[in-house]
Amino acid sequence: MGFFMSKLQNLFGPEEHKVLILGLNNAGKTTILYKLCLDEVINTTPTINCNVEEIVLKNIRFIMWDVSGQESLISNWSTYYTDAEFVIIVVDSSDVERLSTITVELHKLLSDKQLSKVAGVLIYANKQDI
Ligand SMILES: Nc1nc2c(ncn2[C@@H]2O[C@H](COP(=O)(O)OP(=O)(O)O)[C@@H](O)[C@H]2O)c(=O)[nH]1
Ligand SMILES: [Mg+2]
Repeated sequence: MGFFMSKLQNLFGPEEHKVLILGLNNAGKTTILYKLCLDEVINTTPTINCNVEEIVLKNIRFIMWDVSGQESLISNWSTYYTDAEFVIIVVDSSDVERLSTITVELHKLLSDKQLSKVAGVLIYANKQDI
């Protein structure tokens, strides 16, 4: 296990890693961020710009950027892409009407050259309970 952890640290290094949490408004991004940070489900209010929090896992520092998904602000997502290493796309699985909207945004995002450094993209189908 120790060997595995040292390999993981070698892979990521001691520096910080930028993670973007993107998705339409109300998808559950902020809820996920604070569940990860505080291990608590908090009552959220709509995110106006972004929430930034640091999460340290096994001495690896992840800077989590929870970016607003309000329709008028989606065009601003690309301003956050610089130096991002991971992207988590949160989809509200119960919001069938807007699945096509997030699909279009996902295609734009994946073809953006600024994200060529990104090591991983996770598409998280949230709200499975409903
Ligand atoms: N049923 C259900 N509701 C959720 C889940 N995750 C978040 N929510 C609710 O969805 C609403 C929007 O969540 P929020 O995190 O503010 O979404 P954001 O706009 O993407 O940041 C809030 O009322 C949350 O309590 C989930 O997994 N299931
Ligand atoms: Mg939010």
